[in-house]
Amino acid sequence: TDKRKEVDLRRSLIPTSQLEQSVLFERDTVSLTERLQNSASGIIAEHKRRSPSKSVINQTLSVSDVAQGYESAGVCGMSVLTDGKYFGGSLDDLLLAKASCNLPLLRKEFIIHPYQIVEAKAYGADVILLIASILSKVEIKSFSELAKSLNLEILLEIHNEEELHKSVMPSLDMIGVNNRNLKTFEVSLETSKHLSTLIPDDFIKISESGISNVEAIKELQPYGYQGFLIGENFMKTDNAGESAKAFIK
Ligand code: IGP
Repeated sequence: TDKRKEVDLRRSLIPTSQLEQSVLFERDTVSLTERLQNSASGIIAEHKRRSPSKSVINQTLSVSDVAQGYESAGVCGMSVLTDGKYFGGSLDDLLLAKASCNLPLLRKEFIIHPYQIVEAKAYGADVILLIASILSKVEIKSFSELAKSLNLEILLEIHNEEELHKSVMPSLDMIGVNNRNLKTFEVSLETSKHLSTLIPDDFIKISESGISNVEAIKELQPYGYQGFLIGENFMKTDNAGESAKAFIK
């Protein structure tokens, strides 16, 4: 795949040993799970320029303005898309977010190789995303254990029951239910409601995608959700931070 080729080229350009010597690689990470546990709103706000379902969302807001806006709004964490092909993001976006705020940062990426986890740490991430639909059980285990050893937290993303059953293991911190069906791009909060009862209590539950108002959060909280990953709704405005503020008590 393209992603595999991209990762191979990155590895040839900057070897793992070099990433491990970088300034940000040796640092104390910030815990997203702790913030979510101590927050009434639980917002994880995303920087997202475009998406396969929506094409352009926002090409003008700078990452640093968005990061500062989200931080002053009082969100729990920030998600930064680093995939270029589908989302127009980059690792530089992650680095710029790190330079601009003190929020826990999630590297939003299609992680298929351990190198990307070392990269996440070196470019400022505190949390990585692992997507159950593109990984085997063995990969989820080894990737999450590597992340743990680097003091990164792990958000595991699922869409259905099979993916949940394949993935449940102690090395995960958070389980995110994606309300967007990646084949049809249709969004339904029912996905979060349905899967909530099946997720063991040891994991923080996150509801992802298609959350467009505070009522949706109120609706999901009784199902045990403590985190809400929101991108488009904030990014489609001309002040993402102000838009996020309206979601926070
Ligand atoms: C945010 P939304 O509908 O608020 O913009 O969604 C986030 O959940 C979405 O960007 C996302 C995503 C992903 C993107 C969830 N899982 C995996 C890329 C890869």
